[in-house]
Amino acid sequence: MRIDPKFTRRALIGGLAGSALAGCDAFQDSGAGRALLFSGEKAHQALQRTIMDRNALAREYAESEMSPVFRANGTRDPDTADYNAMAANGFADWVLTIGGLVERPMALSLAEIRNMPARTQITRHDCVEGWSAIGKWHGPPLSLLLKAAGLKTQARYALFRCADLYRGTPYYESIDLIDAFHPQTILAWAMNDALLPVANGAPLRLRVERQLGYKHAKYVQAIEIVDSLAPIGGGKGGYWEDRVGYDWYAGI
Ligand SMILES: Nc1nc2c(c(=O)[nH]1)N[C@H]1C(S)=C(S)[C@@H](COP(=O)(O)O)O[C@H]1N2
Ligand SMILES: [Mo]
Repeated sequence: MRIDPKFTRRALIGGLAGSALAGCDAFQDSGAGRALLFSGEKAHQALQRTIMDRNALAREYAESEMSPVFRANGTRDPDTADYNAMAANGFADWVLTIGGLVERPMALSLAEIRNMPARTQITRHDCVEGWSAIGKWHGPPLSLLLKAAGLKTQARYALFRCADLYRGTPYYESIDLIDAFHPQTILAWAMNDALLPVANGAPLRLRVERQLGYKHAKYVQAIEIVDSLAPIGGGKGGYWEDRVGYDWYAGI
């Protein structure tokens, strides 16, 4: 359904390089030819930067552009005994663990996470099912947590384990370290200027703004740093990837 970004990139860059060479033949050795070739090369570089820059920011919106209602999708309430008990207590006992290939495994309370420096961003969420919504998110950059834990050299992916079972199977997701350290990748604990509602992933959910909706894990309980996704779940790196073959890389 989606076009492989690598393929698009190659096709576009190949096309441009081709036209620059055609220009070279037509204006051989003339100043115009060199200028054309040079401008083609510049365009090529600019295009390459736009398409390949995984650190580029997702668009951010104004308050006036926020959706009046941010709908919920997938699990709207984990509704397990553990989760209900923690929700009843305002998630005072919620613990986020960070483990796997890290120097300093951590267990953080929600209070500690809420005391960390946070980023606020108004972004558009795009679900593969064909709806979008613009919402405001607030929480610490994932990079801060990962730097505190210290990644070992074999680290390649950040895996998110969620508190819900969706249709009986634990929801999980994973991203690579480029997305994990992207400046807009945050662990949000607030949405639209209020504490994150249960329907949208309370008390903590991932925002990974350059990716489609299913990558934004809700109800995050554990972050595991791993070197391979193969041994986890169905081996494809996420709930929907395992279940129906959605792309693991869902970059937008
Ligand atoms: N734990 C968990 N995370 C999840 C899901 C889910 O069912 N469980 N659904 C995903 C999908 S498909 C989307 S579009 C978004 C929906 O986020 P929202 O409920 O805040 O709209 O969460 C994603 N993260
Ligand atoms: Mo989705």
